[in-house]
Amino acid sequence: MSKKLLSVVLALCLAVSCFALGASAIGGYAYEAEEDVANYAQTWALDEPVDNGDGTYSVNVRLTANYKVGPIQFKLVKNVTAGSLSIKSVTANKSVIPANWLAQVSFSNVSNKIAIIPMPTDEVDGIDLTAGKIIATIVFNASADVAATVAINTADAKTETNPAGTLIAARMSDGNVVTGTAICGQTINATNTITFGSAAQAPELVAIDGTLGVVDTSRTMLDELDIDGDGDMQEIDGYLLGYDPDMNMSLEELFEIEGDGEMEIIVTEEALANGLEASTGTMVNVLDLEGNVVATYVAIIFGDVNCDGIADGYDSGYIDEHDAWMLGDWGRLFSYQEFAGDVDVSGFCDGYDSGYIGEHDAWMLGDLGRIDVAGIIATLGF
Ligand SMILES: [Ca+2]
Ligand SMILES: [Ca+2]
Repeated sequence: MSKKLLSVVLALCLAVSCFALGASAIGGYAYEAEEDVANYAQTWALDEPVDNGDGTYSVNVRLTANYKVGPIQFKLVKNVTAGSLSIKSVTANKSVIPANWLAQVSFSNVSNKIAIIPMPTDEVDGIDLTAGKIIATIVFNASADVAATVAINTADAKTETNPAGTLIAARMSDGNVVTGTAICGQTINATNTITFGSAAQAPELVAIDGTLGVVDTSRTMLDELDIDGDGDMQEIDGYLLGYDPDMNMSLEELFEIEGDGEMEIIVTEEALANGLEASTGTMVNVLDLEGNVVATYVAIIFGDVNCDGIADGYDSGYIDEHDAWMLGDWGRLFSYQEFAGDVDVSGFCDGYDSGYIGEHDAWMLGDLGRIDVAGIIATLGF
């Protein structure tokens, strides 16, 4: 390191540390008298980020003060929820901060602190910010998937009771940054929060292209069922069609979440007992990033009316009892089971369906020998 460079670095370190300690190298240093705080106000604001198209964003920092300003320091509150965001550079606005300030600008990506410290050799004026001006521009490096908010921390002003405070727009007692006293502790007005990247996208359940999956939103009620116990029939956002036990292992082969969230699949006990991951009556919830349920669907497996994931003689038996009003407490199947059992798409679940499911169980139904899931979906008009 050259002697000249070393002396500059030492001078800067000295100036910043002295300022931090309150024994300023640019004159005196004091706190606003409590009764005067309201008379001297400063307002901070950040402009919306401008995408520079090269992986960086520029953000202007605005400051309004009804007094002449000396040393400036502020801390950013960064909340990064996706990707990365870091300060690349900070440039003092030369049209506002005069050249004879010899301003030293420093920043830290650890503390997120930014300081603009005058280092004049002769007497110079504080900055007139009564009309409000852009004092600096921050350039951020951002990843393509960034999602973040940034604000100036106005809750941590440097005052007599908070001498370690990070927010300073010092008032110069005589307007001169060399001969005056830098006074901190003025009233600070609320700042704004700016957003980088897109906000979280509401999650949505969709069928995966190229599969038989169908999200049928024409059926939104499970008649006779009060699953959540609120006294009303269970409302749902639709049925999920297309699962074929001969073809699929799980509902995730047919459906996915678009947006920011995830699927919660609640498999029936009957299906779990068979080691299966889906059955008629399997509930599929869509969760947002906070885990809130934003939509609920129920899976339909054609031919499986007793919700164990298989279409076999048990289902035929259920349908026969249903047809004879002899099934369970109601004498009937629930609406979604009846829909799953109507394999000939006649609009009724009856002895014909029972017979078809029996043939399916014996590999003797139609051309395929099996329930034709694609054919049913086509007949339903999807
Ligand atoms: Ca079954
Ligand atoms: Ca039928």
